[in-house]
Parts: sequence; structure tokens; C-alpha cells
Amino acid sequence: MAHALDGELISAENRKQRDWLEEDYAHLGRQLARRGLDIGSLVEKAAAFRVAVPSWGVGTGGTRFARFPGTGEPRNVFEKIEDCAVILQLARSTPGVSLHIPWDEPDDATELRSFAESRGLFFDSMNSNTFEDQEGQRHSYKFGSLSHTDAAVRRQAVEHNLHCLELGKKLGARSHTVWVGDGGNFPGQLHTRKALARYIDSLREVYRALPDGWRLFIEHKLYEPAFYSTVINDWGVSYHCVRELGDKAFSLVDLGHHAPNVNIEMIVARLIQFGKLAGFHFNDSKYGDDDLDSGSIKPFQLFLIFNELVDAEIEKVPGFDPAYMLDQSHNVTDPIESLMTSAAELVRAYVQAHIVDRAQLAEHQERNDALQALLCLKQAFQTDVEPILAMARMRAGGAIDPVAVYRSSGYRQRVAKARPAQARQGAGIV
Ligand code: RM4
Ligand code: MN
Ligand code: MN
Repeated sequence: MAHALDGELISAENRKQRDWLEEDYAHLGRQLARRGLDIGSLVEKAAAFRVAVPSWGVGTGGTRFARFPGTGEPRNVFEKIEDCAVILQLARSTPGVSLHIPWDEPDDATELRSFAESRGLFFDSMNSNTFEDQEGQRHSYKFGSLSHTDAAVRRQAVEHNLHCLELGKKLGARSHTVWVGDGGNFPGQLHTRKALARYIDSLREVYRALPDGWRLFIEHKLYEPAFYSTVINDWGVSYHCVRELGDKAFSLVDLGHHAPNVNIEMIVARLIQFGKLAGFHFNDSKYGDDDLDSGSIKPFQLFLIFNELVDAEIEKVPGFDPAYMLDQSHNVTDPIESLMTSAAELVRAYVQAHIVDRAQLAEHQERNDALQALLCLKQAFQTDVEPILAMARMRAGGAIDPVAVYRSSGYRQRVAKARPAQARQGAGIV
């Protein structure tokens, strides 16, 4: 298997850590048993958790100012898949890969599909790109795409999305995600209502062409690249659109696409309640769409989001089937390390949310005992579940400590030789 890590290396590294893991695991097991929880079933939950990796996440991102390419960056979609295979091998929760078209346009879809499948990977959501112009493109997206004033530009954007569906079908994908950069930099630039009406009209055509069994996800974002207004600015607008479109359309929540301090877990709960939660683009942020690593800035928020998700899972809310994906841009870290770490942060929040004593929480809520309700959540959030995560990875053949194994494997140094630096490739931060 090209560039995949030696399984013996993983076992050797795991052997070094096994003793402390067994010890911590046994201790945590006793602690959880006192609270009426079975650690074995939490390990099973951790092992079953899945989050897709974005193909563009394995390259180095940039800012509006500069991009500093990392060594051994993948130069094409096949090399991106090789990197995704390493992440899967060590972290074990990431068999899905999301593609961005045309960045990842393959010459031969069948070849790409078998390349991925032979590495245990499958294609998750397709993502269309109508926020930048491609070489040789007839019409420019400078002033918008699906909502553009000119019908010819809208047509071109629709066609691009239809192409993504066709390609996705060949690749075995099951959903299509649309984020548009459409918006205005100046008050008065766009007719607010007309722009939205044009967007919905365009998207109806994409919706009608959805292959059987597929879902359509749309992503809102309050600003950037447009700095005054965007056409799909918040979850309310997104919710309206997916209602207009039909049963197979859902609202996707990218954590970085909200104003600072917005209560995202509330948005998540509402979308679940209204049967319209598509899923997530996970990342973290301090100010805007920073695309920082999941859980790096606001781990409690991440936990509270998972608290809503797990509550819906346990209650078996009809139609609840969220799609999870990471959407991060790595400027100062090795993307493979960041993606493995972020995937683990999600599993952590997921497992912690399963530790919440929901019967007790319900009682506190009934009695309006605000303090005890908070303490109940905090008890779960403050439980160090690392032994559960590590045990789940180890039992599945992954690494107890993915970053340590990755570093000792010399993978990056090896691919650096095979992949000489290029001037510019893939995405910067958008
Ligand atoms: C956008 C949005 C999209 C992603 C692009 C690269 O801000 O998050 O999901 O495809 O960035
Ligand atoms: Mn996103
Ligand atoms: Mn984004």
C-alpha cells in the first residue's frame, strides 16, 4: 500500500504505552461504574463514531495575506487520498473523504474510487466551488454565482453543481454540499430579497437532479468573502431555503460561520427539532471563519453541541441522521496531525456527552435547579475520557498516541522527497 504506515510500527509504539493505558482505563472504569456507567459500552460508542475528512484539509491553507506551503504537501487528489489513509490508519474514525470540485476533479472517477476503496476510504459529501473563477471559465463569479443578476452566470453555476452530482454518483457519494460566496461588499450593492429569490430558483434545479437516496446540504455564513452581506447569511435563511426545496434538503452548520458569542448549540437543537439538521463542518474559531482545529479554542461549546446531538440520538428523534465533517485550514501545523487531533476531539466530546446523567439532568430541569443542572453537565465535561478514546483506537488497530506514531514513522519526510514543492496548489482559506 503506497505510503501507508507499517502496521508493526504502530504495534511497537502501542506496546510502549499499553501499561499506563491499562492502568488508567481500569481506574476510569471503576470511577464510571460508581456512576452506573459501563466503560466497555463507551468504548464501543467511541469506536463507532465517524467524521469525514475534507480533501482540502490535508494541504496547507493560507490567509488573505500569504500561504506558506508545507513540505511534502499532496499535489493532487490521489496524494490527498494517501494522506487521508494515514489519518484513518492511526486515528480510526475517519473513513470518509469529502471532495471539492473542481479542485479534486479526477481524470478517471473509477480509478479514483478504487484507489480510495483499496485504502479503506469512501467518498462522503461532494462540495461545489462557485466562489472563484477557474481557468477558461466563460462567466465570472466576481459578483456572485447561483444568485447572480445575470441568468447566464446562474446557469453556469447550476451546471457546475449538476456536474458534481454526476461525478459524485460515480464515486459513490451520497450527499452534495453547497456553499456560495455570494454577497455584497457595500450597502445597496444587492437587492436583498431578489438575490435570495434567484438563489432559491437556481438551487431548485440542483435539488431536482439529486440522485436517488441523496441529500442536499446548504451552508450559511454571515460574511466573507463578501464583507457587508451574504445571501445565505444565517440559519434562519438556510432553514427557509431547505423548507422551500423539499424533504431531501437540510441546513449544514459550519461552526466558524457565526458571529462570535452566537449560541450555536441552540441553533443545533432547533434544527434537530425542526427535522432539518444536515450535519456539521467542524472547526474552531476566535473571531470569524478562522478554520482552527476543532476543540482548540472553545472545547466546552463543542461539548454542549454534542450534548444536544447525543440527547437526540438517545431519544431517537425521527429523521435524526447528522453528517459529520471537519472543515479546517492548517497554516502552522502538519495537516495530518491537526486532522487526527481534531477527529479525536470530536470523539471526546461525543463520549463525554454520553456520560451526562440525563435522568438527573431532567430532574434538575423540572425543579428549576439551575446550578445542579450546570454541575451535572460539568461533571461529564470534566471527566478525562482519554483512556476510552485510546482503547477504542488500539482495539481497532490504530494508535494509542496517533501524533507520536506519526512522527516516529517519518511519513512526512518520506513524502517530501516524492512530492517536490510546487508554487501554488489547492485552496487557501476561504
Ligand atoms: C467556506 C465554507 C465551505 C468550504 C470553503 C473552502 O468558508 O466553509 O464549506 O468548502 O470555505
Ligand atoms: Mn464549511
Ligand atoms: Mn468556512
